[in-house]
Amino acid sequence: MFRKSFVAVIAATTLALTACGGGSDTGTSGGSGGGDDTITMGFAQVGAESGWRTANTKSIQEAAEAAGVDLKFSDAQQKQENQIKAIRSYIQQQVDVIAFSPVVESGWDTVLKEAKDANIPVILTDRAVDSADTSLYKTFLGSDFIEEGKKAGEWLVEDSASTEGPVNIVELQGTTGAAPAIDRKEGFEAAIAADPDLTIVESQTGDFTRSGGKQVMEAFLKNTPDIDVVYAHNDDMGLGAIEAIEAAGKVPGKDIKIITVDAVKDGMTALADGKINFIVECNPLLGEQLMDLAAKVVAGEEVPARVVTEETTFTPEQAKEVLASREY
Ligand code: GYE
Repeated sequence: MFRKSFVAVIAATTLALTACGGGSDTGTSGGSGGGDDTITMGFAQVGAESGWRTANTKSIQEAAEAAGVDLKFSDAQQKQENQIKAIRSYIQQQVDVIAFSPVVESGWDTVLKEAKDANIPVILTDRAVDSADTSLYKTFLGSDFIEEGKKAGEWLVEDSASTEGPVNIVELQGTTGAAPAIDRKEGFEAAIAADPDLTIVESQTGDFTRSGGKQVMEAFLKNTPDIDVVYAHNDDMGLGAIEAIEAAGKVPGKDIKIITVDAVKDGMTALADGKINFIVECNPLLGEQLMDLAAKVVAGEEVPARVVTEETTFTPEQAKEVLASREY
């Protein structure tokens, strides 16, 4: 049964609403003009690199409309400098709240400080920043990527239990420096450490794109004769790898097993077809929660410091069952 994933609200730490005057300046700086209650949100999106991202963007735009939020949306084309520019322009426009999905983890302190000084609350969605000063943002809504990597690795440990000898894994990493790339690697490595036969023999970034995954996989196939498993940090790179594997005359899912993360429709279709062997879900439908959190922070209410999305995993059989009702 397909269950619309729900979000577990975890109050990891109590958010101290001491900074930014509690963000309770509602109505004084609305970009849509003085006096009305409409919330204006500036959202700096990563880009349009994957099926996941497309679904995420749609969810945010639809939820904003449903909540009556005036959304200013920008696409950074996977470049941090574009996101910083977008955030600065939202500060200049005096939006009520800024939300963004940081393309990489590092290098945000200056611009976040600018938002804080302008008294504009910031919400992180999907990806984390590594800023030591957590008062620079109000909350972080998104998945636990380490957990996702662990689920991928645990499946492989179990799947390989019956086979003898070394298992050569190649890894297609997400965007270098991005939270999901760092954490999905870390979680996977921790899980496969349980079986000394499992080794990552090659690991490179495919930038979360299908073409990136294909290109890197082509190089892997040329350089490494015995590849048993591909671990791709997202479906799109896994789908690119499938193209490269087929072009090399091998059978994806059989000659080379494939594990991915996301569970978007194209990935789930390949899983149901047996070309991918296992997918760890990462839910992109964050829009509704984001609008709820935005309304709260703009009203100066307390919100949990961390909101974690609850997710599952899929085998080919499970993919067949849920495919027809998959929303994205
Ligand atoms: O897994 C990938 C996308 O940040 C969780 O970004 C997101 C990742 C997602 O490009 O497909």
